[in-house]
Amino acid sequence: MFRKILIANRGEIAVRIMRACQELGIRTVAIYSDADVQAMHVRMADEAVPIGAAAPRESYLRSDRIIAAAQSVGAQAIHPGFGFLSENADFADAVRAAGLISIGPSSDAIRSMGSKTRARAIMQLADVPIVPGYEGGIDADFGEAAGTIGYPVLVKAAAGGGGKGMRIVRAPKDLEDAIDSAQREAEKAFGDPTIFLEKYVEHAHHVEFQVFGDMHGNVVHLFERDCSTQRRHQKIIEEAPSPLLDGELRQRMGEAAVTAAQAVAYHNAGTIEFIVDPQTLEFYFLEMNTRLQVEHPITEMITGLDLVKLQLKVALSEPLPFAQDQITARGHAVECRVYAEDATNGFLPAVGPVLLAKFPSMPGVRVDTGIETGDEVTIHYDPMIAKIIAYGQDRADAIRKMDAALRNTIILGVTTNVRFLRDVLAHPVLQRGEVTTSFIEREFADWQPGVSDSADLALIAAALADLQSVREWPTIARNPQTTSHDPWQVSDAFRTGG
Ligand code: MV4
Repeated sequence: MFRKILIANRGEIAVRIMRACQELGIRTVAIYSDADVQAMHVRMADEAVPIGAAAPRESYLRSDRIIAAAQSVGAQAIHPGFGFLSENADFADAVRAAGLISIGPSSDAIRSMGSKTRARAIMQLADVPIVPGYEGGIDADFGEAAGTIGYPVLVKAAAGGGGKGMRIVRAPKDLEDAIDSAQREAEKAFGDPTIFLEKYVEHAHHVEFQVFGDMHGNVVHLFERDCSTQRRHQKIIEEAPSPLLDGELRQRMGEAAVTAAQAVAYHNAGTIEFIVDPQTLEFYFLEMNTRLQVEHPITEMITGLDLVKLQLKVALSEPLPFAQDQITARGHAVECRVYAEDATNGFLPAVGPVLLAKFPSMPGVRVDTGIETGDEVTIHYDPMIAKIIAYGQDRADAIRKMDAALRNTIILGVTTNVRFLRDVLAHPVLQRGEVTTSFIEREFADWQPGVSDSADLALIAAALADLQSVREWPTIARNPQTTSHDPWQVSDAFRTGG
């Protein structure tokens, strides 16, 4: 195994990777920006190297400094996590050129899948079903192509992914404007204005297969995740397995996912995204993500595997320790992403100090987080506070446990989406396993948090009791404005009396 690796990331995924390293006896090296001097991932690492200012361009995206940091401490490998440089082919090349191991796929695979049009061409050659579409080229006639495909169509950016630069077009008269604005957005975001068309598969399930390859040509899939519960292309609830698939469809899609990965000689962890029409049960390849994903824990829960440990193994050229028929899935797992955001303010990130972070501790519940009480949510990075993962013997059991876990999640200081998550989880469409890509927009368009009920009040009381341990509290208690008729006096007396 490795002796020492550098984790080129921050927050919960850096913490998650370090936990796997600790179990394997690998020394960990954190990198950190000026905003993260006190961050949890830094406190957890064996060593930590400062790499620059808070803005990602000045720190977590500085491949030169990150590689220099790894060399300065004698790390053998770099794990990129997700986001930041994780799908940057030039970074993977630079890491390997520096004589280090990059814990991830080949730069060729990253490049091929980074171009959504190239990915489509590769999948078509490999007989993996793709959505009817049109790539254009010289003498392109998008209007004619859209008519042939049939409306509604989607305009997508070739360099895009994750919904960036996407436009839904429902009528021919709107096509030209949509193409123009998509091209402008793509040029601005990716420096490449190339767009293509696809038939828009509406009210569908977003189902993705976890794949894993080693450097000896072996590729397996680790079953699927249903990620249809998204808001503005931000996933909020994911589950495994997908409630839409039966055994036969799962087998066919799994085989297509393995074929897709083999088409680019894939090694390490990857995900094949499909869109599935619940009416016809036809499925189509959308894109491949060439990294470990945020939602990987639900796959870990149903397979009993540790995907980070597997990543380290195959990065060392070891063969996958199992064949496809040795991998089994059991039970059901759900993940909720807890974000610091304010639903009453357009779901904008809510930043500031976290006065209290109290996470559930119960059987079958896992919490992946990178923050603790006293830490800060800043404007510089993703406002995700934690991932709550619940595992049950079946879907209903997992959902019940998730609601209990959310009821025991108390975040004070920043507004969160916990109440929103609970309402989404309780919705009959979700309870029935019938969530499609249009669910959140249709059912929660003008959602507002309900009035506090007695359970909320009990939580607030419990949280106030916990606040005793927060450093700021004595200042509040000594505030001269806290007079005897102030309701805070009650807690004050309780405190001084204790
Ligand atoms: C699609 C699609 C339907 N038809 N492509 C969104 C993110 C990116 N990974 C691909 N995405 C989609 N591509 C075709 N041809 C549906 C999605 C999609 C989606 C679309 C609208 C609202 C929510 C969505 C959630 C997941 C996927």
